[in-house]
Amino acid sequence: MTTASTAAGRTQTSGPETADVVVVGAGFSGLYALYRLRGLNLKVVCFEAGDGVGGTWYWNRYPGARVDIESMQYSYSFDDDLQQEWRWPEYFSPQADLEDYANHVTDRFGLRDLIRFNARVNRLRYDERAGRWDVSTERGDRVIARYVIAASGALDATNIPDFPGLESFRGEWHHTSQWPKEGVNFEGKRVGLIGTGSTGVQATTAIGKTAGHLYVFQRTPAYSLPANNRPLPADYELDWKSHYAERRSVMHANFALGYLPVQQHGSVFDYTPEARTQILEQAWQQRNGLLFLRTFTDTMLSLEANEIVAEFIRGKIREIVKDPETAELLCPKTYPVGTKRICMDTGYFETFNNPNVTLVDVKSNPITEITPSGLRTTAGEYDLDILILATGFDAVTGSLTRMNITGVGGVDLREKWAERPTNFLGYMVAGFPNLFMIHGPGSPGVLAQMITGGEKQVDWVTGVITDLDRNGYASIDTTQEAEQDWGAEMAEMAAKTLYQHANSWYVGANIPGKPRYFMIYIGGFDQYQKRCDEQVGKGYEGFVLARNEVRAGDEVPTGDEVPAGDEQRPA
Ligand code: N01
Repeated sequence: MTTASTAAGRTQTSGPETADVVVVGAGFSGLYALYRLRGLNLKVVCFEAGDGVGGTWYWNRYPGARVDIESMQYSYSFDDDLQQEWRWPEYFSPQADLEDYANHVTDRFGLRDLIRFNARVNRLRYDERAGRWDVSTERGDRVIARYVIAASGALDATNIPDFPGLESFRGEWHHTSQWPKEGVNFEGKRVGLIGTGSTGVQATTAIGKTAGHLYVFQRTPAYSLPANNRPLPADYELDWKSHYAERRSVMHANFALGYLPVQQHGSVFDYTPEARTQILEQAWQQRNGLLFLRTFTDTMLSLEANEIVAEFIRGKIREIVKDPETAELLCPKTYPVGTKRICMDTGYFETFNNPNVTLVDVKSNPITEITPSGLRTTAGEYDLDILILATGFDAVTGSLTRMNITGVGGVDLREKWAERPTNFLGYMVAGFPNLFMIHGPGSPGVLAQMITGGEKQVDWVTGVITDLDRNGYASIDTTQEAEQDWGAEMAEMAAKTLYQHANSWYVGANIPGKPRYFMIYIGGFDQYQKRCDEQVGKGYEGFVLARNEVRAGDEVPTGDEVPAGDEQRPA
C-alpha cells in the first residue's frame, strides 16, 4: 500500500496493483490467453509457479517425456507465419522440443513481460463489495482483477501417495512432474519406479537403457501401443504446410480436434475372427495408439467389441515379452482398453526382456513402506539408490482446489466441490463470478487435442469478456440449475460409453477420498463448442449477467483489508 497527499491536503490511498485480467499459468493455454487479452488492450498479469513457460511441458521433463499427438497438429493454429516457420524434428515431439516451442512463442509475440515467474497463486478471493478477484501468490504478490482465467492445467497437481517412510529414504527421490532441470544420472544405480501409466511407460523405457538395475513397481498394467515415432520427413512437413489452412479447419470441426484421415472399419462383429485380426495387425503396424483405437467403430461402446481389441493387444504383449510370467503380469485384464488414457511407447514391453529390468507386482504384494535404504512390499525388500514416483496427478480439479479459491459469501471451492465438481459448460462455477476455467471439469479437456482446445476455450472466454464490456456488464456468473443440467447432460453421455468401467483419473479414482465422478465432457469438442455458442446465442442462457456498481475503467475499491481469519493460507 502506498499513500500520497493531494493538492487539497487529503491523504489518498493507493491500494494493491490492479489488472483487468489475471491469468493463472503460463502453459500453452495461458500463453495464448495472454496473446489474446493483450490484443484486446486489457491489462493482464500472469502468475506462473515455475521459472519458465510451457506448463505441462515445463514440469514433466523426466527421461522419455514425449507427446502422443503429432506435432504438426499439437501446436498453435492462431498464427499462420508461426506454423509455417516452425520446424518439428519428429512426428511426436520430446519434452525439450515442446519447451523450446513454448519459449519461442513467448518471445516471438512479446509475452514474457506479462508473466511473473516463480509466483505460485495460493489465494483467490472474490471480494463482493468491490466485484473483484483478490489474487495472491506464495511469494507475496497481490493483484486485484476484474477477471481471472485459470489456465492452471488439468494435469498439474502432483499426486504423491502417502507412502510411510518416504522422507526417511537416504537416496534421491523424484516425482516425474517435478523433475530436476539438471537431470538425474542413473548409470550403475539401483532405481525403483512406481507407476505404469503413460508417464511410467515412457520413463521405464528410457531409464531401463541406462540404469544399473531398474525395478518397476506395477499395480495396474497399461495398454500401450507403438508410437511409430520417427524423424519428420521433409515431404510430410511440406504437405502439411501447404494444406495447413484446410487441415486446421477440419481439425477445428472434429470431435477430438484432430486431423484423422483413417479408415474406420465398422463394427468388430462385421468381420470373421481372421479378418478382424488382419485389420488389427495392419493398424498395429501403421497407426499410433489413439488412431489404433479408432480401427473399429464400437471399440469404446461395447464391452464385447472392446474385449476383442484388448485381447489382440494382450497377444502382442505375450509375443514381445520373452518371460511368460512377466508377460502375463504386463497384460491388462481388469478394465477395457481406452478407458484409461491409452499409452504410446517406443519399446516399452521389450524393455522387460533386458536383464537389468525387473517387474514387481505390487497389486498382489502391495508396497508397505519406503525404508532408508529402499522399498518394502508384503513380499520382499528392494535396495535402491534412486526412487521415482510416476504416480500421476490429482487431475482436472487439483490445480484449482489447491489454490484456495473462495467465491461469493466466502464459499470455498473445495466445499462446493465436496461431492462433485459442479460447473456450467466447464467454464464457470456458480458463486464464483468472472472466474473462467480452461480445461477444467465439464470441458472436453484431455479427450481432445489440448493446445487447439485451449485456443478455442480462450477464444470463447475472451469473446465473453468483450461482449460484457461492450454491453456495459460488470460480471457474469452461472446458476446451480445450469450446473445441474450440465452435470446431467454430461452424465447421460458418459453412461453410454465404457469409461465408467475403469478406476482412472478421469473419474478421480486415483486419489483417496476424491468423489468418483466422470469429470470430462465426452460428447466431442465439436458438440461442446456448439453447446457453448448456443448458450451465448440464447442471450447467455444459464448465466447471470450483472451491471453492478463497478465498471471497466472505474476507480477500483481495493478490498485491501482482508477479513479477520481470512489471511493467506499455504497451498
Ligand atoms: O499418471 P496415471 P501418469 N502404489 O495416473 C500408479 C498424460 N500423459 O502421470 O493404475 C502403487 O495415469 C497407478 O497405479 P493404478 C496422460 O493423459 C501424457 O502416468 O492406480 N502404484 C498408475 O500406474 C496420462 O493419462 C503423456 O493402480 C501407484 C500410475 O501410478 C496422464 O498424463 C505422457 C500408487 C499413475 O498413472 C497421467 O499419466 C505422460 C500407489 N500408491 C502423461 N499410486 C503423453 O503425451 C499411483 N500408482 C504420452
